[in-house]
Amino acid sequence: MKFNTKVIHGNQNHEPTTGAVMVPIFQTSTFAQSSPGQHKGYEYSRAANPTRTALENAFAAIENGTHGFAFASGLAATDCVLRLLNPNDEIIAGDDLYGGTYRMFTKLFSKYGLKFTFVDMNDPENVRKAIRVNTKLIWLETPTNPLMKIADIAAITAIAKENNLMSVVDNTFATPYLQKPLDLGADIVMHSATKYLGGHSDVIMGALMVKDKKLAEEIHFIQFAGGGIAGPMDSFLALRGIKTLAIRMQRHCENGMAVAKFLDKHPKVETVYYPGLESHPNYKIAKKQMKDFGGMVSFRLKDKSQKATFTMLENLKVFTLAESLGGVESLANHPATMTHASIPEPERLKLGITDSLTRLSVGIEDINDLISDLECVLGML
Ligand code: P1T
Repeated sequence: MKFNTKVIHGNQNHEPTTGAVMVPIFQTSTFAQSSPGQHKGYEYSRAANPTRTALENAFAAIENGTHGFAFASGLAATDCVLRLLNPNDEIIAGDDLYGGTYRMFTKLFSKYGLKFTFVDMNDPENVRKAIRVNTKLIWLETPTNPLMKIADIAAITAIAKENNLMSVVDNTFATPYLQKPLDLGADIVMHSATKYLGGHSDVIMGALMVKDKKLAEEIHFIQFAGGGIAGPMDSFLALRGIKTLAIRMQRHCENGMAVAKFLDKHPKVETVYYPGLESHPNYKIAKKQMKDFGGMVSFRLKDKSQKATFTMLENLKVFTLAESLGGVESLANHPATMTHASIPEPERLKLGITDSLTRLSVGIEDINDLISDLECVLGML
């Protein structure tokens, strides 16, 4: 089955009792048993719920996995992955990550004895060099949030395999429309399904996808015992969103490229971070591992003052100034004070998350309206 078909039909069946084409919202916490232990496959909705099952099957299908898991948020999915580890285990992660992931690593899990090393994954050899006796897991985000760095998934997961380490790819920005990390060698794919998978800015959700039965059993146990599950209504919304993932992504990519090219030529703009521009330092690897380049574009103004960037952000009309990304509507974000404010300032500045950096989630509106909006606010500077 091709991807455009898979997002609609992958692992999906009509609802068996009524033939409903779309799975109903099974808004129930529990299921009747005819005798203790005698039931129709469902006991209690923390363990499993039919709406969530349909979504989890779709998650598995779109990432070419065997099992999918739906969580209450992207961070709840990340929390589940970290609970696969034990105190004193070490994790190697990319140095440019969503701020909340960084906060979970450094502020929550380091308290329980997990140790994190952050490396620049532009060069896979940096990962090899960081491996120590207790290293157990490699955490990759690509493209990264917000600087749009690209890590070579095949090369890094190969290093993980050579050293018996588990590898996890946060595929939130790319989605399986652009790249399929399990096919490239990853053990686990993680998503903030809040973003492109849901696609309509109306649900907070996380996803994990795997292709190994034993790992799936461990994750299911943590999901059930830890309790960070997605509810039936949110599962329904995410499943509905996935049906249009391919067609949405196609437009996100077209609009993303057009916005990146427009900004790249604009005299007020210093740098554009978009992996589809040939000037991007990781363009070659992006072209090799991604089908297209997505809808996320970051850029830096020549005017380094916070005032210039804020003037631009405050006056946008079609773009909304808001956290999050991946919905049909275009959003603008100021990473330094919004999504990445939890990263200590010296770290942030070292990475380049400065006051002059803006991140755009380019939506699927008419491209002329998006460009006019940007042209107008840049003209005010
Ligand atoms: O917000 P939540 O669904 O818990 O997902 C966390 C998360 C994980 N990974 C990546 C790459 C992310 O971008 C996010 C959430 N990011 C934002 C809210 C944001 O605006 O960047």
